[in-house]
Amino acid sequence: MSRSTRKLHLAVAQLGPVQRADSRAQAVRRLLAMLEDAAARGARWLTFPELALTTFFPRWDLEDPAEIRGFFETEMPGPETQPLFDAARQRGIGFSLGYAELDGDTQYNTSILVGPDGRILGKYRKIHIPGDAQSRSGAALQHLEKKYFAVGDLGFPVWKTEDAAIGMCICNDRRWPETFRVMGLQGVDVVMLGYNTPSGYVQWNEPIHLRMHHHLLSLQAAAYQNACWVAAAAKAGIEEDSPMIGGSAIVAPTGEVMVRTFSEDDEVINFVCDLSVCDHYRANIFNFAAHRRPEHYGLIVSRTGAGAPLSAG
Ligand code: CDT
Repeated sequence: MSRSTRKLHLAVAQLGPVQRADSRAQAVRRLLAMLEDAAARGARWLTFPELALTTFFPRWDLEDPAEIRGFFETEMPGPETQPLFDAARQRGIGFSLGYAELDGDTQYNTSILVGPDGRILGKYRKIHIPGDAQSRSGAALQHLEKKYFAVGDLGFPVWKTEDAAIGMCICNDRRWPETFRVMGLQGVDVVMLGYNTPSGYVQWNEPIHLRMHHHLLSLQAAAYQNACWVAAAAKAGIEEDSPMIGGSAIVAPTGEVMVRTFSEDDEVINFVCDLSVCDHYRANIFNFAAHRRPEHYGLIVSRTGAGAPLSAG
């Protein structure tokens, strides 16, 4: 693979558990410490996890509207999150940050992209909302994202920054190839992804080692098939008795995991990424313009669930 290089230094900030009693200020202090760490290593862009400011509250069937609203942000930045924006500007490091967003009366699972100048470049609202809208009777652990979050209404945008074309997605989105292909079709170089994957959810019904396997399988296939880097940040460890997988990683367009977290606690990883590897794959095996056949992909947008075969006999 001979080529000129286009280097971009990425970092990922994995968060250990955030408990229900932890304040926003405590969470932000931890995020700030990792931002400083990433900046000291020379990173230019940093991925924070999904719902990084609070515990993963969709594990509970909460009834009190005031209590529910307490997990949501009505402004970004707000007084507690402003220090992250200030630090980004001072250190010249951009970041993505996941949080629960209240927009009017609508609740979203959101991630923002903040540039190295500390300004918000864009917003993504999670589209593939997993789990249930109502609690499952008898289940020790719920996953009620459909109760708390509307389906995102912003599509899968890609922002052309001075460094790279950057997109975002959130947790369950990574399991769906459409997520990455829509960004791949916009020439995305880097996808920043935050996640909270609880390993004890009843619906999994599979050996526990498969949680990590499917997580990495999804990232590696997506990076390779869309010729992009993926920077994925977990909220990990035992949060309010619920174990959540770690495995935060930076994955290359070759499909290889270049660096991965060791712990299930606060931990920064970083890697100097060669963006020209994206160009190489885009010019060859994944030259979309030369090889894609959208005239045969109609079912992808005309059907949601699987249906009957199209062939008559
Ligand atoms: N946060 C999130 O999207 N978690 C999901 C759990 C799926 S099981 C209902 C994930 O894909 O990891």
